[in-house]
Amino acid sequence: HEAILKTVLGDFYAQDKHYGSAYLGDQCFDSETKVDVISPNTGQKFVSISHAQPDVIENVINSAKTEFYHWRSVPAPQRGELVRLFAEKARAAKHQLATIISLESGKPFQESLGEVQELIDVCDFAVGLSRQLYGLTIATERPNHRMMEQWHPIGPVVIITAFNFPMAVWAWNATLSLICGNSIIWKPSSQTPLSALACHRLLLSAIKKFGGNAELSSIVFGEKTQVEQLVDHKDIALVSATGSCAMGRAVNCRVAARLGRTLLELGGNNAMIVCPSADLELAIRAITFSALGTSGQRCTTLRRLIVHSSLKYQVLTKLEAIYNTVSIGDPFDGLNLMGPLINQQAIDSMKVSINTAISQGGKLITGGERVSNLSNKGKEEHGFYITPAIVDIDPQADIVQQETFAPLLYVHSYDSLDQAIAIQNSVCQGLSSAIFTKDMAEAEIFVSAKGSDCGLVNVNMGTSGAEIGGAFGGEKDTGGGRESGSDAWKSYMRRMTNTINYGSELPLAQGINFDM
Ligand code: UN1
Repeated sequence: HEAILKTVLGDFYAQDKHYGSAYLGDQCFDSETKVDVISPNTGQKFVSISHAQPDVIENVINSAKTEFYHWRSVPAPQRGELVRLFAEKARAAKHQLATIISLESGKPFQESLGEVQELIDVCDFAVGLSRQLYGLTIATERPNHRMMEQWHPIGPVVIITAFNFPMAVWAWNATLSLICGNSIIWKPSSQTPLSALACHRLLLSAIKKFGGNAELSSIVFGEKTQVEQLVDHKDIALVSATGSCAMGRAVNCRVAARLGRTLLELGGNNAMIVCPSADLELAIRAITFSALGTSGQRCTTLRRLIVHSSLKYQVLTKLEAIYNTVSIGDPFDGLNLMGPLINQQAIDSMKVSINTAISQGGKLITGGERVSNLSNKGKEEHGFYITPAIVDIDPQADIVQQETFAPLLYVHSYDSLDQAIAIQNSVCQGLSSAIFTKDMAEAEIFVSAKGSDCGLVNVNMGTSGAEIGGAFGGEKDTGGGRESGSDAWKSYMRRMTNTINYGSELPLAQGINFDM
């Protein structure tokens, strides 16, 4: 793995395993602080990083602004060419990039490959978009006038990402920002600094080949203080943040105070309804991937299962058998479907949620036990492995309102579809949802205005694993943002309405007479 890091990180590779505090284009900065990054796979120190100092952050923002003034004038299809060059490099480095994701986030290698593919897919999407970015021409009420809209670049974009998708979520934001004409500053999760550095380095080499300026892309490492300085800055045109509802709320309040723009993709508390007519075999497979994939650490992870009461016993029995035998361990071992949780805190909060659920009347069906892991050298390692849990609980219990970022599935039962939809919509988050049914009316009701209140609403498939072509995001406490596909690019641009008079009169709108 060290050889892979060396190749992918190039000049940024640190022999002593200590990385900088900020990477402004190709310049690296360091600071006094030294923070250890613990590997979720082994529980051992992996590397260390520093946190960026205020003057360095100011420098990063100023450079991003200067570079924006240049980049915004490069024609969009040429900006797309930069993203195409980056995708070419990402394709060639797919396995190496996936290795870095699994090393840092503990994601099973298969899923890490999927994440890199998601990054490549969104690049392709962005390249196509770079020849579109359409504005409308609108019928005007005035003779000899034309009214139209144009979309222009907005300025430097700050991209805040989480550990669970350390490359793909950046790619959604970075590729669209770049083709839209904006410079980018990335504040990645402190758990996954090398994933960020690897992507940044590939982008820099694409920029070099393209003949652009390195200042187009920067990385700032840090926590709350660094985030506050970035999001408070008036020159940051857009803050795109992915993470917990608490983080998003804090960021949103600060940006709102300066009337800035945010794009939020926050917590999910995703549910699936299993109806009497459901294909149970398919449903069980969908539940398994949605609830256990990425060890329950996707924002789209299935957290609540709403099963028709006639099926509850059958579904629980099948799930319990799967949960008890699912292979957990080293993410590089292809036989394991689950890797570790990200850190000790994640293990603790899963345990606290299980205990709270039990104290609120829930019944633990299975799971929640720490698993030790034998490394391939036969040495016991203390990664953050835990068995996935199922709790049978009343949907009214307070704990159900909360997203616990772990493989913890709450199961409820229902009798009428109205009741099931009410349960599905009763939480404060609104990201993803699903229904399993062969009854067309039930499926249509679920996707109708009186159905699910989420941003992603699926029929006969799970809640997670969205493809990049659709707009990704959710309602309510999920933050309302839409990223990735469809017309999500509009969030990264400013809309200009132009009205052009090609006549020799000055007719006023609304028929106003103002003759002198
Ligand atoms: C996230 O967990 O923040 O739909 C993103 C999915 C993935 C993206 C998840 N394509 O599960």
